[in-house]
Amino acid sequence: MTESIQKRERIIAVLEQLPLTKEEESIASKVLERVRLSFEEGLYLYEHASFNFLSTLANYAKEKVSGDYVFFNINIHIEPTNYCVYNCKFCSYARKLGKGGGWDYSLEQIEQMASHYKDSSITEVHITGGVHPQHDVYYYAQMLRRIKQVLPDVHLKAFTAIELHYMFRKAGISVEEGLHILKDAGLTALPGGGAEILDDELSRQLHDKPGYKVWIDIHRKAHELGISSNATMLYGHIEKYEHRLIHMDRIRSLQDETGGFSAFIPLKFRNKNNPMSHVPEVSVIEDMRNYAVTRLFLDNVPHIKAYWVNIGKKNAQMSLAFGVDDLDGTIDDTTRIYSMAGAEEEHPRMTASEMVELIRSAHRTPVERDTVYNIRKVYS
Ligand code: V47
Ligand code: SF4
Repeated sequence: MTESIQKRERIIAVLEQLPLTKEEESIASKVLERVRLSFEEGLYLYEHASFNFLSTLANYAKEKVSGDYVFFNINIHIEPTNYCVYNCKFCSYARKLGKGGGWDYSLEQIEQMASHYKDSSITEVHITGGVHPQHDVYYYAQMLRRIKQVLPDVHLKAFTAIELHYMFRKAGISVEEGLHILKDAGLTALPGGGAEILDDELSRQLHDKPGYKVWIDIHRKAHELGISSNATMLYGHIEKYEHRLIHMDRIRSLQDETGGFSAFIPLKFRNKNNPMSHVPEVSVIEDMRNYAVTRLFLDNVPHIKAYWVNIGKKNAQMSLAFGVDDLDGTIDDTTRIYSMAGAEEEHPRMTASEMVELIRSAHRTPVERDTVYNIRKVYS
């Protein structure tokens, strides 16, 4: 019997032990037959499916893609500035230029930060920050070049579609020209941020950034130019399940066209120190259910990432039973976005050994990867 038939039989045996509704039965057969779930089925999963059912099925779907591997990388973040022209109500991080309380590191300072990791084993620098009113794409291309000068072998996963949109417009050039400039300067991949919920009506209540088509078009163009990307989803605030599904449906459709998304990253809304602090955070149970639904609904995105800095180490570990196969990176205390929003880790940092231990104690095989999911080391 092949391994995949064994897995199928095992899951059927487990599902047979559960008291399934007829809708759950039908969804389970679709997943087993690799038939895509509809919007209504996604909604059913969110609203009615049992916790056991979600965990079992999402785990099956995860193992189909990545077996018992769980990926992580050795990385740092650089957050060049927190001055920002936009006003996202969920943001605890941005400040207005001229009002103080923020930072805007010079290119020299950024090069120094990178130099600090010259002899380390990092393989990725993740760069995102506020949308600074004065910096254009040429400035950011210099930034990438200076980092590459000191860290020639790292991947640069840099700039959300929202930052890119602004820096290209400021320079008066097209998305294609802008991406070419950054790719020539060393850009490998785009982070998934700025997507929030890709629904313009809901977005108007959350932020004043460009509409969802801008985000989609920039990711489409990046994929066409061979730049892979991620997609995030900011959930657990004022959205309804329907909005999460509209968002994922848009990601799923673009992925059908391009195949350029590596990972989908649900980001839990954290409510400290921002204009939406009155909105309560959702429960950990809701977080786990959400990971499972994203794994089942996004049948064409290979990796579902639990960004541990966003939900904490313990919850990230638990998500490995709900379809997650990636925990992001070691970070080395280089990001402020989530500590400023009240997340568990005030100084987010994990050594590679800690990451390996966390994954092993969830009975999974830790795998160090690079930004584009080349395997660097399997800790078997
Ligand atoms: O788009 C801001 C989110 C994102 C809050 O691609 C918040 O590997 C929760 O892009 N509560 C930026 N979330 C982060 C980002 C990212 C992070 C990790 C991995 C990757 C990747 C990308 O942070 C923003 C926004 O959705 N965010 N404030 C908050 N209070
Ligand atoms: Fe600016 Fe990003 Fe904060 Fe929005 S989430 S205000 S774009 S830094």
